Amino acid sequence: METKKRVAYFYNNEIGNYNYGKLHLMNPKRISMTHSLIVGYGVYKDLDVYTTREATKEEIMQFHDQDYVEYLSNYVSSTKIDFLRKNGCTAPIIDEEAKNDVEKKRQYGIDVQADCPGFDGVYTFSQLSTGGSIDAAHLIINNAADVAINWGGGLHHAKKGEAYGFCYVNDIVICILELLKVFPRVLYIDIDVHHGDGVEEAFFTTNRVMTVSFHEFGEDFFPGTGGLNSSGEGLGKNYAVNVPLRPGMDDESYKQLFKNVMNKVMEVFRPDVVVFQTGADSLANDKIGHFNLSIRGHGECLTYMLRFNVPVVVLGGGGYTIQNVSRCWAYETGLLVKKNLNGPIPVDDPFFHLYEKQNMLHVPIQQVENKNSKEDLNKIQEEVFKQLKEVDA
Ligand code: TV1
Ligand code: CA
Ligand code: ZN
Repeated sequence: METKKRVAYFYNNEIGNYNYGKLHLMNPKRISMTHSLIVGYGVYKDLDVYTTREATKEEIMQFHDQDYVEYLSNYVSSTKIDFLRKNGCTAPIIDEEAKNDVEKKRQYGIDVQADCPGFDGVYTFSQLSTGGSIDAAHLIINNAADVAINWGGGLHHAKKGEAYGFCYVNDIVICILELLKVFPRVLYIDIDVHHGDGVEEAFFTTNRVMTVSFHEFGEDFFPGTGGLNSSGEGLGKNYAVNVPLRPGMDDESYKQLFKNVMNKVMEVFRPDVVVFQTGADSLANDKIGHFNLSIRGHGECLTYMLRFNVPVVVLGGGGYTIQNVSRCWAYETGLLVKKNLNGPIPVDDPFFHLYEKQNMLHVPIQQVENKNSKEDLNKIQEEVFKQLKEVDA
């Protein structure tokens, strides 16, 4: 039988104050909102709580190119420069020219179609996101936790030398690199509605990391990679698993497929540790994704992985209807300590006004058409199983 898990939780109050810009859909405030619910529902006392630190440049350069990291760490937004100048600052601002060099911005993916704006503190924000994921890995390595949570992590798109898809530093890749220093095999699971391309790419040619991403795919849905037969290269052949899906995935079909695939993955790969990206943009009513999962359905995928008695690093990711993101991640934090949170949002929550229209933790979801037929889903599962048969770890 399952025994009680030691659950560690990383948080830093600062992270919620960073701002991608007024119109941007990525809102770090959801991390603070999640934290408030965790406190409000009394889950806090069942967690080993750690304050997240900023990852160092050296740690970040384990994956990222030095010139890119230098650029990010010196980044000062032009609004900030204007502000400083207006207030009489005459001192030279390091690399002021470089910051506004359009060529450099393009090279490093900053500001491209507004997905990755250069905003004030973008580097510190990324350091906090990454610091939590690194220290989560270290707790697992030191056998000081069975589960280690960092809702500020999970930024799966960042590339070696370039920001991409709202992500600047790939905390997940760096977390996995830490784990690989000690563990032979790491399993990465990604239930964000987007393909986990940055993580997949980083480990595409190794058989020590298996990456498994479930995602919306087709009709130009971002990023467009992660088709069924993209499955790894060289030694990594068959160690990248992709489950591309159409809009409208519901609890029943998603849970079934998830459990079948993950069961088989655990059987053939036998990982020493799991890194689980739990992007909440796969929930119903997300502002970007088109899946139709309930919070309970999403959470059941996470808890399914606890039965294998392998340590798990739990990371955040996407999620653009922020009240649902905080509901989901607070609920999942509860599940990890065996608490089934429900009922109304605590009235003294500092963000209560944001939930007023719908004040329960669990919100009803409308039925929408599931564009994935039973036949499609069987076909996909069959293909994935065929690939997994070739794995001999
Ligand atoms: C600013 C303001 C940025 C409004 C971005 C949705 C916006 C999007 C915005 C948006 C938006 C994307 C593309 C751009 C191809 C590119 C954290 C020509 C209404 C992990 C990243 C999605 C998801 C990027 C990140 C995607 C994660 N979708 N409004 N941008 N285009 N980019 O499609 O996986 O969740 O949408
Ligand atoms: Ca995914
Ligand atoms: Zn996403």
